[in-house]
Amino acid sequence: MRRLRYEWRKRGCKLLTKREAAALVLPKDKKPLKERGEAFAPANIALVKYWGKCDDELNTPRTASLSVTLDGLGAKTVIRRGHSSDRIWLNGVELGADSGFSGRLSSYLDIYRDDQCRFFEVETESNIPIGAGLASSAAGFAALALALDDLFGWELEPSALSILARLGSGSACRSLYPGFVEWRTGRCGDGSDSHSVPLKERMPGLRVGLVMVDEAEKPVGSREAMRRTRDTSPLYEAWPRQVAHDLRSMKRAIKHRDFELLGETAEANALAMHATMMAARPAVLYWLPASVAQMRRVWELRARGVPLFFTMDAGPNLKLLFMAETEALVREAFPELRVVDIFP
Ligand code: 2P0
Repeated sequence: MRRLRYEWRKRGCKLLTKREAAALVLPKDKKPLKERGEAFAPANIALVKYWGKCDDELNTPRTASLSVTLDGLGAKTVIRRGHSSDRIWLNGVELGADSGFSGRLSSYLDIYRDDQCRFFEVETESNIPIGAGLASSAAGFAALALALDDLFGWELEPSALSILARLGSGSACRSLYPGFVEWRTGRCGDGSDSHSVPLKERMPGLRVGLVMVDEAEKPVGSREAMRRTRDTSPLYEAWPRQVAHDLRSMKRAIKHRDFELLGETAEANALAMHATMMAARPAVLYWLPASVAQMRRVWELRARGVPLFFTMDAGPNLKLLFMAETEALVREAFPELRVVDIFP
């Protein structure tokens, strides 16, 4: 790490490109390229959210965030050397070069192009809906960083892989570990210490339930929504303070296995994030009438004594938080629920 800081000082205050930032963690010596690289990475759901960047190029966050990893739900990626252009398949369907997803992937792959490998072929199979606020880009970019590590034979540490994943999509850096994961902001402007770390605590019995309200692509991508919130929302000033407070509560909840505190904090943090983006100009509103109806169902159940909470990301869908003891009750109220056991 000292060497990285030295590199950064040598560069003065120059803003780094993604390629330069990646070079800080990539090995200098090249190994022969393997025939293919392959990896799976899970999705993650933030309990304390990342919303707003310091550096839009490097996806360094304005605040820390804390997530749970969704065991078994995510993306599997196979990557090979390509021939005359990049080719990208998503769930068996080849994407046109003009699709948003392949554009984003190709621009990320620019970081890694060299004489050995000018083009790539990438096949991704995802078992989560794409673009519906279910962290599909997190799993996708984490799987891609791991698959590149396999293809190029880098054998990087998880913290370095977390940095490479972050350069693809901020929240992807949290998908490197199971369980509770914290993404630290870091202090270096080059992002070389902005990566995730696993928390050692566990909360056996913790469940996340996915309530699908709408699977369509979201109208405003989270990248644009974050930028707009940071730059125009008069409420954004309060967001870092709120996150610092919520992170303290969340860590206390995790340490003492206090599920109610975990749920209350996650729900309040998500609502504060959405309130902040609603105040942006123009407003960012991901909620649909059905999202609000589902929130009310959660609140009704809670009023009847069921410890049930929700969180929401950049989309209209809810993620319910509950414990194993109440799973049957929650499934009765939400029959379509897809339930993930966080600590199996
Ligand atoms: C999170 N979200 O902490 C927050 C909460 C959505 C709401 O991170 O621009 O795809 O690639 O860094 O990570 C979604 O945004 O954004 C997200 P980029 P990302 O999970």
